[in-house]
Amino acid sequence: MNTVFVVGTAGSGKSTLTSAYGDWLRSQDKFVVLVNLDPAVQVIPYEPDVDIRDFVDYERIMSTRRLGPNAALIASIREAARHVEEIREEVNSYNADYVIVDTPGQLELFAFRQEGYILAENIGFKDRKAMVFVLDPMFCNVVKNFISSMFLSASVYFSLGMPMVHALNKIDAISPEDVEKLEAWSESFDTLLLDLENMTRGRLMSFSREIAETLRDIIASMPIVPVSSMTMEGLSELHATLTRFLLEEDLELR
Ligand SMILES: Nc1nc2c(ncn2[C@@H]2O[C@H](COP(=O)(O)OP(=O)(O)OP(=O)(O)O)[C@@H](O)[C@H]2O)c(=O)[nH]1
Ligand SMILES: [Mg+2]
Repeated sequence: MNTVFVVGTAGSGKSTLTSAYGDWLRSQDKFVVLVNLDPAVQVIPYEPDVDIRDFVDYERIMSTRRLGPNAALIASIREAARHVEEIREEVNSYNADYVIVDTPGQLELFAFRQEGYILAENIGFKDRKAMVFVLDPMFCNVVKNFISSMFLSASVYFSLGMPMVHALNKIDAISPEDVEKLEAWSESFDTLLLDLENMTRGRLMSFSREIAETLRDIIASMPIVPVSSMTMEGLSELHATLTRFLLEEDLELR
C-alpha cells in the first residue's frame, strides 16, 4: 500500500488533483482509496472512501464552542487526531494499492501542527509514503513568489519528513512559455538567480537571493512535474516520479 499526501496552499487544486490522480490510477487498474482530511470542506470533487467529517463535526464545534472559523478548524483537527486509530483502521481495511490523502486548505493545520503530524504518521505504512506539494502557477509564476513557494514546501518537507514531489498544477490555464519558465527556475539555479536579479531590487533582491542559495540543493532534489487536474496531462509523469521516490524511500529505510 502506497500513500500519497496531497498538500499545498489554499485553492492550489489539492482536491481536484486528488480526484484526477485517483481516476488516473484507477484507469491503470489500481485499487485506490481517497481520504478527505479537510473537516470544513462542503463540496469535494470526488467521493471520499474515508472522510474526516465522519469523525468530527466542524459546524457543531464552531457553534457549541463559540469559535471562529479558524479556531474551529484547529479544534476539529485536534478532535480528529483523537480518532487516529479508527481512521487508520478504516484506511487499512481496504488493503488498497494506493491511498491518496487530500489535506486541508489551511496548510499549517496539517503541515505544522502536532495533530497533522500524528495523522501523517499513522495513515499508511512508514516506508511507502510520499507527498505531492501542489504549486499554483497563478501564484508562483513571479520569481519571488516561486522562491516563497519553495521555501514553504521545504518547511513542509522539514516538518513531515516524507519524500516530496512538486506538482505544478493548472498548466491548462497558463501558457507553455510560463510552464517552461517555472521548470527552468527549478532546473537551473543560474536562470533562477538571473531572473531574480532582473525582477527584484535592493534589499528584496539580496534577501531573495539568500533564501534561494539556502534552498539550492533542496530545489534541485525535488522535481517539478507540470500537470493539469482538468485535462489529466502530466499525471503519468507525476506517477512515475512518485513511484521512483517511493522506491528510493523504501530502499533507504530498509
Ligand atoms: N484550470 C484548472 N483549474 C483547476 C485545476 N485544478 C484545480 N482547478 C480549479 O482550482 C480551484 C480550486 O481547486 P480545489 O481542488 O478545490 O483546490 P484545493 O487546493 O483543494 O482548495 P482548498 O482545499 O480550499 O484549499 C477550483 O476552481 C478548481 O476547479 C487545473 O488543473 N486546471
Ligand atoms: Mg480542497
